[in-house]
Amino acid sequence: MLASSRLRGILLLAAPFFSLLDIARAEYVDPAELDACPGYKATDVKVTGPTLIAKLVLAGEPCNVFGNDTKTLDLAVTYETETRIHLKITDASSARYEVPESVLPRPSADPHVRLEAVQLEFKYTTSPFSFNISRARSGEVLFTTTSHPLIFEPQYLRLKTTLPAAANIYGLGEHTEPFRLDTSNTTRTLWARDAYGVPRGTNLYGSHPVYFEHRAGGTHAVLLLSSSGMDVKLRNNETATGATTLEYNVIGGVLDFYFLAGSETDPAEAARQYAQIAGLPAEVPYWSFGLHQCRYGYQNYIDVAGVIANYSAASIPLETMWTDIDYMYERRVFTMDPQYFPTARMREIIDHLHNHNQRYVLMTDPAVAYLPGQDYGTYDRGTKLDLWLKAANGSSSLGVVWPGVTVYPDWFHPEVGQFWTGEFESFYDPKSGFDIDGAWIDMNEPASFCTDPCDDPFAQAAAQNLPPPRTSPPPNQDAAIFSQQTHAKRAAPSYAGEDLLHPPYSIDNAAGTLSSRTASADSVHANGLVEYDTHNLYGTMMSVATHDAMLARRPGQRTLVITRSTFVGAGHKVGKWLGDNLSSWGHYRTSIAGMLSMASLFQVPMVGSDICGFGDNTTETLCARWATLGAFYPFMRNHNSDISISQEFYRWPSVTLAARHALDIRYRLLDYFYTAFHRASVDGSPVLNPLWFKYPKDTSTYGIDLQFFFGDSILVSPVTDENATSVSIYLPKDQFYDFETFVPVDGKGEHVTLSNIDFTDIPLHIRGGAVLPLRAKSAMTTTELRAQDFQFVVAPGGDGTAAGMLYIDDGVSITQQKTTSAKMVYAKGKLSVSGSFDVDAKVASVLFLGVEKAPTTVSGPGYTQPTFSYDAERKVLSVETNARLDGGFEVTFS
Ligand SMILES: *[C@@H]1O[C@H](CO)[C@@H](O)[C@H](O)[C@H]1NC(C)=O
Ligand SMILES: *[C@@H]1O[C@H](CO)[C@@H](O)[C@H](O)[C@H]1NC(C)=O
Ligand SMILES: *[C@@H]1O[C@H](CO)[C@@H](O)[C@H](O)[C@H]1NC(C)=O
Ligand SMILES: *[C@@H]1O[C@H](CO)[C@@H](O)[C@H](O)[C@H]1NC(C)=O
Ligand SMILES: *[C@@H]1O[C@H](CO)[C@@H](O)[C@H](O)[C@H]1NC(C)=O
Ligand SMILES: *[C@@H]1O[C@H](CO)[C@@H](O)[C@H](O)[C@H]1NC(C)=O
Ligand SMILES: *[C@@H]1O[C@H](CO)[C@@H](O)[C@H](O)[C@H]1NC(C)=O
Ligand SMILES: *[C@@H]1O[C@H](CO)[C@@H](O)[C@H](O)[C@H]1NC(C)=O
Ligand SMILES: CC(=O)N[C@H]1CO[C@H](CO)[C@@H](O)[C@@H]1O
Repeated sequence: MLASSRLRGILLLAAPFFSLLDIARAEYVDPAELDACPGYKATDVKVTGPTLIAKLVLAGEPCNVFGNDTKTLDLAVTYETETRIHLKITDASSARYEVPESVLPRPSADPHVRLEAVQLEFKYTTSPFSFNISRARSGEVLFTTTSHPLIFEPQYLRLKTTLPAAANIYGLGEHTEPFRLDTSNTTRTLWARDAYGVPRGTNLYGSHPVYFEHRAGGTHAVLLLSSSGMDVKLRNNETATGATTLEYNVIGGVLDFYFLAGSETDPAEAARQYAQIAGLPAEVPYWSFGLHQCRYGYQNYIDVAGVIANYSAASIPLETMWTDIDYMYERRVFTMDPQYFPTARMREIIDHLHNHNQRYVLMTDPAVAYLPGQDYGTYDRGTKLDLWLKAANGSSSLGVVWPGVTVYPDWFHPEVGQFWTGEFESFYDPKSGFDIDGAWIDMNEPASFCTDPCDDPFAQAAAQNLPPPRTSPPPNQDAAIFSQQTHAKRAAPSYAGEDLLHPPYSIDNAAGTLSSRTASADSVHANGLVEYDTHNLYGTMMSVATHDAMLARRPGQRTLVITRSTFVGAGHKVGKWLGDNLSSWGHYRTSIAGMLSMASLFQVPMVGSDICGFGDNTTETLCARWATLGAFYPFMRNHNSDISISQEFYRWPSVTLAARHALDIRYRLLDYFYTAFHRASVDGSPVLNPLWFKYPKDTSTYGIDLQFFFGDSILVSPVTDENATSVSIYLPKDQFYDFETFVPVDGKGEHVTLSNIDFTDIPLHIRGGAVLPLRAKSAMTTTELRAQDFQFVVAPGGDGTAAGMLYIDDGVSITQQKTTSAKMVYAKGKLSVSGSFDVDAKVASVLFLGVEKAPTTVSGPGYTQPTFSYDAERKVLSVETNARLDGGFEVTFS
């Protein structure tokens, strides 16, 4: 469904209409003034099966805060499944913009939903209209608009709920706030923005208008499916009781809410239910969990080859080499600089990587250099197809990006997919071009360096010296490589009374006006939609086009595409990195919360921050610690800026050791994590878990965002202070085991201080109750890793039992011919491994942790007397099994 019939491209032709509200109002409006608005009265209520529809009629004198109140609205509420209510409020008299189904297909409703079994309830009052969403079983109110009248104006929609005091709210990203949002005074603005330095308190690259709320009675989630600019305000100072309020202030579209019941006991259930809307995460190739090295500022092909050789010389397993825009000729996408990155030499490098089971990734930006009549193929082909986003007057919408003045592909154009795939197929042609293994897409908010008003992009590009000349001399073409191993206003066109450039309610966009440093908000897409409405979709639409282009290059194979800007649903196709952070301890710390939001809430699990930091200069101690933390990001990439010092892991001895050590652990855990990722792709279970997901009754965990679970069972507790060698960590009341020594650790529900943590170490604990399928040995590439035997580690919980899973496939095909799914169950001295086994593998040994005394008898597969040893100090029983996984096996001891 292309829900919008608000075809502004056509309205262009109408005579200009001047809005009554010439001056944008300040963002702050007294809540009492909004609460004095008349609200609506529900009439013509009809209930048919699981659906209620009604008309909402303005209930008094219009308050016209940011435009005229819409007189009549349509309300539709549907119990779509037993755990999901869909509530939509639209203008009854004219269709308005909605997120197109082509961008986010809506989940279907269960036709057999049993109303007697629904977990959420919708209740309403007629006049003024307000509604509650409550838990059906307990009656607990989760969302209530009581006392806060709905306001619905063409460019201002306001809906407000009251929440408990000190509510635990997570989400509403992308942001660098704490993982649990401060409810006293947080405004989350959603308007995708190129946000260098990821400043706190501002809108960043992605827009995910969903929040999770956790209470003693359960965890639920609320999605406002809207791509419009908005401010979501959390306050707790408006009532005497200190109740929290959450207020949506949206500048367009409709109110399209999904309320998800989540669960009363398992917080991860809310994430799984959210995946029914956002889509399940895409499986990525096994190799993409290896180490990635990148930087902006590799000057030429010799630098690139040197980094690859130096990683190898330092015995740090480099899986994938990346190159930023440096490779381009004059920074134009789909070109290679013939002097600095000559094709023949670059192909040699890529062949070298492939011959060593390593990979290569190049950056592609959306903006295409505006070079009419200059034989720039990409520009000419796109122009022929009339493919560029249009300015309000019908000419190409011009921006300023790396190559200077640019045009932007219009991802709504019917031929854009064919165009983009064609560019990828020819430039990245394995036979004559660059046979990349993954794609990296950036600047897709979309970013522009043009300050609003962008009336003269040519002057602005010239003032910024774009593209800059190269400063280094060209390299020797035949060098030996791999020898060894401002916010001004402009006259605004108005469409049907709406001001797309300066709407009466101005969201708190840190870049200034809506059009500042991005495509102008009045730019028009091929289907008539305008950037004002679709801006937040640009990065995700580019992501899908790039995913499809990569798939066309290697049909049947999973893709790795890493994007900067995301919207609801992006994780179904691509992964993301958390943008241009800085080399600071603060950013090292906030990377955890940023990653948890993406992986645990938003269903974008292939995520990571730039390790050692992007901007500014790192230090040895920061980079060493960050190498160890980064080993527990799903997407592990070291990347920095062209004006920072080099920070490859081999640059300092301590960082080399830290990286080797952390990668050794990561790689041994890789099948454990790959199994978690596979499960996520099947049912949406998060691959990373905040502590409260596992200990939902333990209030001490709710605010923790410097520790997290990698998968379900590895508790990661990095040292977080500058140059410190100790850290105070929280251990919930549970059985844990130190990951390095396997010694049992009793969690007491208290903070404990760990000391003498070397810069090459990171504290890790196994959560009791797990059987971990480790690889017995790490390796220099994931290809070699996949050939290693397994070592199962049995870590019983407080009840003496443990369980685990192991999933193996070929690591790259979308449709698998042969897979192994093993289930490991342990109780009372007996480990049983069962399942289906089409990929064989060997389990060299099994370690049983927390074994109180030496066993007298041990029996294993194919042995009457298997070799075993018992370490009384560490309480570890180690059994050499040499078992084929095929067919399952048992190991018992007593
Ligand atoms: C909704 O919840 C509020 C707050 O708990 C309560 O005062 C109000 O009566 C409820 N309204 C309906 C329609 O249940
Ligand atoms: C609320 O936050 C805003 C923006 O960060 C800040 O300017 C203001 O001072 C804060 N108000 C209070 C009462 O803390
Ligand atoms: C609540 O906090 C906001 C943001 O700081 C402030 O502007 C407002 O005046 C406060 N309201 C009350 C009732 O104190
Ligand atoms: C690689 O290591 C060599 C020897 O230490 C050094 O001279 C060179 O600068 C390094 N190159 C890169 C790109 O890291
Ligand atoms: C169309 O609008 C753009 C930006 O608003 C302006 O720079 C350009 O000159 C206009 N083109 C024409 C043909 O009027
Ligand atoms: C707003 O309402 C006023 C009357 O209340 C009317 O004169 C005006 O045309 C309306 N404006 C728009 C943009 O509909
Ligand atoms: C980073 O280090 C380089 C080289 O020492 C220096 O030129 C630059 O100013 C430093 N950058 C910052 C932000 O300190
Ligand atoms: C941390 O160590 C670095 C050296 O790696 C040093 O430059 C810095 O001053 C130290 N910071 C503090 C706070 O001691
Ligand atoms: C999360 C965080 O610390 N962000 C900081 C990043 O750097 C900018 C300056 O470039 C600060 O303003 C932010 O607060």
